[in-house]
Amino acid sequence: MAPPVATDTAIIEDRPAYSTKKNTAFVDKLDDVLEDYEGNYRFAPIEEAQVSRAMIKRYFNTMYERAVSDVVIVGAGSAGLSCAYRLATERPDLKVTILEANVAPGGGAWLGGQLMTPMVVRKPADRFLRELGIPYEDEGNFVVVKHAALFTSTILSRVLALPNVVLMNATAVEDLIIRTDFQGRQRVAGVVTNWTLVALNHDTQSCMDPNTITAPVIISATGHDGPMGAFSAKRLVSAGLLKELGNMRGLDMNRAEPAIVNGTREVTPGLILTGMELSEHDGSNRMGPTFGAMMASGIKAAKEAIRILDSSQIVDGKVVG
Ligand code: 48N
Repeated sequence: MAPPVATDTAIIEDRPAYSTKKNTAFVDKLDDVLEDYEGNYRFAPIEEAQVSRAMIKRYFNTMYERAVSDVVIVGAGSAGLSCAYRLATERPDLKVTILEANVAPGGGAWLGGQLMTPMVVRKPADRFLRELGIPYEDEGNFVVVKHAALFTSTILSRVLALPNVVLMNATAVEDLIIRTDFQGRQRVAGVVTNWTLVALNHDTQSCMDPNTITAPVIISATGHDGPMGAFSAKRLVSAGLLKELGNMRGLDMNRAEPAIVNGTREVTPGLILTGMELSEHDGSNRMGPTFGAMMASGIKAAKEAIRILDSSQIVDGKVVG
């Protein structure tokens, strides 16, 4: 939104003189607050600095506290959110940090297919909808949620309500932290982050260095398209940890969905891939506008993360044994 332009003085003079009657909209006592819809709605008084400090304190305390997380989930689409929900509810002790490049989380799950609103979910993934309390129409072998946004808004609200989950949207992962671990293996040990608008503008400014978040487990759910789709899979190739991308194959619903769910795994030490990013890594088929595999893959990624964490010795967010 462009900043307000300087207004011509004549226009100001045209304005009606400010009412001489005490503008009762301004109160200086909290108990003068009034919810009134007859022209006398009165808010509690506030100073602009109070608003700034309320945001700054909370956001930057969160950044400080989550500089070392237990699990980082990259991408808040249907797979990433399903993973976050299962992980954070099954293990409320874990600090789960979600990083989403878009201002609006939700990925490709706000609509069904070709901008149509209904969302198709093949059984048995309908069980997850029941767990979330999302109504649907049962068509026998699949169910239909009347609007994809009903799924996405519901899971988003449930995930954000969890005390151990932090979502940083408009924040891009622009690299991976990769280092040699206690066994001499190359391990993904965190992510390199920046404001998305900065990450997309490195060619327009000189060096705008990033920030970092370290964690023993990174779950990448960056999808297969969009400006940063399949980000981690592509980074594994350029970092020499993956020979080449498998490249997503043509649409085949019956092959694609089980392949994505069953293929969800730790693809390199410390990094789990889930959702459609996996189709680019493995070269599995795409399934088109059916979302059950995203939910089930996210759930499987959560189980994989718990398996890794419970079978590792972790000190200060690092796997040491
Ligand atoms: O919804 P997506 O794109 O990814 P998934 O895997 O959660 O769900 C995929 C699903 O929507 C489909 O593609 C359906 C089933 N169609 C299949 C088909 O055959 O066409 O969400 C990925 C999210 C997005 O919100 C991105 O903005 C975000 O990940 N993202 C990132 N966030 C932070 N840093 C990054 N580098 C990054 N890259 C992507």
